Amino acid sequence: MRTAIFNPLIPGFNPDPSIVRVGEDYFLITSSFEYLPGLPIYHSTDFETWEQIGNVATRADQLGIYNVPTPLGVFAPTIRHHDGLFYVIVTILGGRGCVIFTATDPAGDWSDGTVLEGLDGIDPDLAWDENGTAYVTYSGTVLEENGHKRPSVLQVKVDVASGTILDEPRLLWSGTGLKYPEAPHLYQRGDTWYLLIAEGGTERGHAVSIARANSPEGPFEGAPSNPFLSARSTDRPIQNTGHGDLVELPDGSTGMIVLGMRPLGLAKSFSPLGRETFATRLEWVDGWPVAEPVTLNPRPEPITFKDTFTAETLDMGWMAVRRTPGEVTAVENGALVLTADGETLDGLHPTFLGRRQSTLKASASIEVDVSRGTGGLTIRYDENNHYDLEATTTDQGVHLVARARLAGLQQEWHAELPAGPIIMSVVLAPNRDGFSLGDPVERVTFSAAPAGDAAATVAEIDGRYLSAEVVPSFTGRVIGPYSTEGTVTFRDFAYNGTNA
Ligand code: 6LW
Repeated sequence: MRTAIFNPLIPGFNPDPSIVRVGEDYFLITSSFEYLPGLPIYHSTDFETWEQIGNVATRADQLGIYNVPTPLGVFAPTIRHHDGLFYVIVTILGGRGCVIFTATDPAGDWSDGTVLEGLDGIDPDLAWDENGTAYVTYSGTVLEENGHKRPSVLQVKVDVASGTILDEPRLLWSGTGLKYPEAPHLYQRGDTWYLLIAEGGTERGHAVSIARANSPEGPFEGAPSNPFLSARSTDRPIQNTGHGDLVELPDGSTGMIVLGMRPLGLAKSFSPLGRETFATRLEWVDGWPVAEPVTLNPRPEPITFKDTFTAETLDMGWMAVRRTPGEVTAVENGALVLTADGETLDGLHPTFLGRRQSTLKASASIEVDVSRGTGGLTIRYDENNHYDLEATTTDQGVHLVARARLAGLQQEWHAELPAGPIIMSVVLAPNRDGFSLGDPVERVTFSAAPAGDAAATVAEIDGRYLSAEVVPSFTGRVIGPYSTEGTVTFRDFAYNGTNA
């Protein structure tokens, strides 16, 4: 039976995907930048239904991202399997550099990681030849005679166990001349070695190109059809497609996963969820891949998540910023307790716990008790760009402020409620009926009410500003509770949404 391809494959903030198939099992990993736990691992046995089974980086020491500026941190990983062991190789920019993690079970625990000292580049790939020689192929620069640094795909041999680089970087390929040749992956098919790369930059010009050689070290010859996949200069619903990784689908055909975006608005200009993971199918013609365009085919069922904070450990989909969830939260008798430690959402270390917004249509709600502090519910893109609903206790009751914080600009809406626990909610609704470019592309509606009462709107904000095209960050939206002062207690988080 032909494998169905649902797109988005892994919705929400899930860029730079890499995939490995071991027997019937697929394991897929995406990049995570400043968030911990980092490097989520998704699993499927049919390529159609996917579930997060763990995270590579569950301990802060594995990454060293406490001080990384935005948008650095955990960049594009590669996941592979060799001799019974799973490998993830990744560069942690501003952190530990290029690191190799290993695990026998991809759900974890993963190792502390071995640093590849001296590797100067991003997007590392790991491949082995028949003799067991390991190659790290990555995106770096070569110095031209005129002093110009040319971005290129380079390669070194490594000793994986010790992290030692065994030879001088060699230039493999610079692509077809589009900007930023990056995201290389090296594969052997029969006697031929293929080098898959991204080109054109991760924005609208993004593309996938391929070259082949008789040896993993080259010389590589590019395909005449390059770039063989791109949505550039089209009005397809999925844009920015690039950063591919190949895998054999259950039906035996070749699949390719890529990152892409789903822009909203009349001119398809704003992507609230950032870069998500999509998939498509390839055919091989004369030894070169021919790709089907990436088509929108969302899973029909809703995505829901509820947390009553009664489990012993937090759900693996919760994330904190530059610290682990355990460092910023406590769970006590069905309540999530966030105690502020001096920073707001505008700082690098907010007291915040969030989950990916994984559907374009979504609602999220949580019960908030601010009798001992100030806090609320936020949609975070990064420290300079977030929409919040915040509550604080005053002599009269509870004061609410909705805030759109965007690159130093700020707008606020205020409301008052009687004292006592309140339910905060946010509804995210793409506006598919816009008639002009100025119409809101997405309505973000914050509401609040005392527990048990009907919700009243505090603010309605256009979601366009909290999107990948506006925010200079590589992440996506992350939604959840936060505290900026004292201790705030939260109960009953719920998320409901659909991509259909
Ligand atoms: C990543 C690079 C890219 O390392 O963006 O889209 C960078 N591609 O390959 C950050 O995700």
